[in-house]
Amino acid sequence: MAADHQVMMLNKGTDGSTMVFEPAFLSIEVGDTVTFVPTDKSHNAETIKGMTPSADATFKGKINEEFSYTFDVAGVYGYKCLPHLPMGMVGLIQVGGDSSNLEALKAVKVPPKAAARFEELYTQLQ
Ligand SMILES: [Cu+2]
Repeated sequence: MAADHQVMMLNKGTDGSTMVFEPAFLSIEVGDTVTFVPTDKSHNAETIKGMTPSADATFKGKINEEFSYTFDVAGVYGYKCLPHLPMGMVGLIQVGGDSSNLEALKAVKVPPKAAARFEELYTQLQ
């Protein structure tokens, strides 16, 4: 049974940090869907180039729109809110317990606040 997970796009997270996806880390199964919910305005969710298991496995939601994506390829996905990437608005999704493309993610340059959040998110990989 494929599951449907929800990620909220928030100006302020429950821990008080600003411009966040919540939860920022998800571990899901192949075939599961994630729905990004525009709880607050001015956010989107889109994969970061080089931070997906394959060049085809990408997604891009529109600003202020609820957006769903079904993950058919195992591996780790790094994604961002385009307007708030410099403020560290990023998230990480692990699919099928696979982290074989992690080194590729770590090689991608992102702004310092985003890099710091990714470092924290990488510690949650299973
Ligand atoms: Cu945002």
